[in-house]
Amino acid sequence: MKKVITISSALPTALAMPATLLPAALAAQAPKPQAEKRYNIIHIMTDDHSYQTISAYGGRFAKIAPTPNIDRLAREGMIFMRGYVENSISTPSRAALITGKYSHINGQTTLSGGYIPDQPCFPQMLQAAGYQTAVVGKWHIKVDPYGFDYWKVLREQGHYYNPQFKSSNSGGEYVQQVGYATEIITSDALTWLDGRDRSKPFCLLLHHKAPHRNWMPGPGYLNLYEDVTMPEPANLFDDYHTRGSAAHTQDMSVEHTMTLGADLKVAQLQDDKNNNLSDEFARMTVEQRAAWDAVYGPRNEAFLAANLAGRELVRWKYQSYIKDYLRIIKSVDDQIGRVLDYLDRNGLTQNTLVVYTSDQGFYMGEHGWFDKRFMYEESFRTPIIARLPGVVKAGSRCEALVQNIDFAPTYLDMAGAVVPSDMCGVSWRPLFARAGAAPAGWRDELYYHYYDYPAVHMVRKHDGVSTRDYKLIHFYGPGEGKGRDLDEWELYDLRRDPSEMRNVYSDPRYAAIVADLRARLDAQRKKNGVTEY
Ligand code: SGN
Ligand code: CA
Repeated sequence: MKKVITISSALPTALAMPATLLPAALAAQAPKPQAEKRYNIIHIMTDDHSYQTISAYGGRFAKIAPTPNIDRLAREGMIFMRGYVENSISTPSRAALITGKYSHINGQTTLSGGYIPDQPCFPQMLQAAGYQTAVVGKWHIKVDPYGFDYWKVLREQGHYYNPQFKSSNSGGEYVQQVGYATEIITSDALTWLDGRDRSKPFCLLLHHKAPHRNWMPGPGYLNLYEDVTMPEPANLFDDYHTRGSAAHTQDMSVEHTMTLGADLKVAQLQDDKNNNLSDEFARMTVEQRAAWDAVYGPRNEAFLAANLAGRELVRWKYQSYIKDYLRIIKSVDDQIGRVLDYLDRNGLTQNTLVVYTSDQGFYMGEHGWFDKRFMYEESFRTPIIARLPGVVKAGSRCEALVQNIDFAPTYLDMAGAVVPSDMCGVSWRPLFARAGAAPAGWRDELYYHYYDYPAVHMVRKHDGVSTRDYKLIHFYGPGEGKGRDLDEWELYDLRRDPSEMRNVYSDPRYAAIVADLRARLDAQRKKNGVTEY
């Protein structure tokens, strides 16, 4: 299925159509949905969850640290093997989710801002189509949630321990709640489901803070995997020798960027610059702190006594990082189990589309990194699993290229509502019934654009196109303080080099591929009205 992009998709929607008119106009246009088409929708989205740490995707942690509840969704539904974001960072990803549009169209190109207020979003459209809507957990967009009957969201990035929430009922105030974020958010979502208006279908966005930096596991998970040595990626010590400057100048390495204090919880080694470990400790109850110290105290003493340096220190940092991350994932998986049990117990499993995803991918030490942002596979790609018995083929793998701009059109389509023609994404309904390769006419390339430089982690601006087999990336823009523009190209052969270790842009054997992908990139920029590159 190919989508015809109208001229208005190149314009900020606020200019293309007065937003205030949209819900009513849409309500009037919406066909009366047939009862069987008004599926409930639960969109579960974690923050920074890598596909490498979901056992349904396989990978090096699948046996050591399995995720049985997420895997259950895959077993009973469809796992997308080629799911991607259009800009690998939180607020842009969230804006793309609710608007169905690329960052440059919805305005949220960087982490800190730009979102065009009051522009149409899919929850509003679902409300107009008779749905009850809610968002619980991380929101992060710089405007209060709109289009929701109920919302309860974390302050900014939120905290793991005893976080603060603002809600549609709190009169604009943030209120602190005792407990662990993943559990509180799940409980709150289930409470809303229990009290909902049962005469209407619902759409719930359940958005976790976990497993975002600084990776603080919850009580009950602190000791998990303690005696296990986690496998390393083959490219933990990548030297980037075939690449341009961007990979060399990033600031997101396990070796140099990850701190022993805040990130790896060696309390004795906190410094003033990275003091958010003390901030986290200050939030804890006496009991939470005691449980924490009982585990991390002896662990830290052993680390300090070992006096590690060089590669041994990097290896210790990697182990410590991955174990905390996987502890957090285990509790996410348990909480997803609670949601699936709730659906079973309340007769909702059969008519609820459940989607599990993350706001982007994440590096688990591949290329020596943590964080995201790059168009390289581990951050560009995001986990996506969908279940709707009888509609989404059970136990299937989908190889079609899909992207986070598709969530909004998919949900509107599954609700029997109108999909506005200026949304950039397309509905996955044609994919749901079949496994394997994409149906004829499905998109055969994806456009990606990262804008946030200079900023934390110092990843250079870049855009690019990716087909099933090749990826072309263009790094651009002025350097910080040096006034020198970057204009560098990279090409990866994803079939021969899935870990993207060899940039083959200048290899004459790839000249025809380069020419084809450059033409595709030009066409994407033009079609989507991209002006910055
Ligand atoms: C914080 C993190 C960064 C992270 C950004 C964006 N630093 O600034 O490591 O890249 O958020 O993350 S921290 O020390 O404050 O945790 S995102 O998920 O919101 O895009
Ligand atoms: Ca994120």
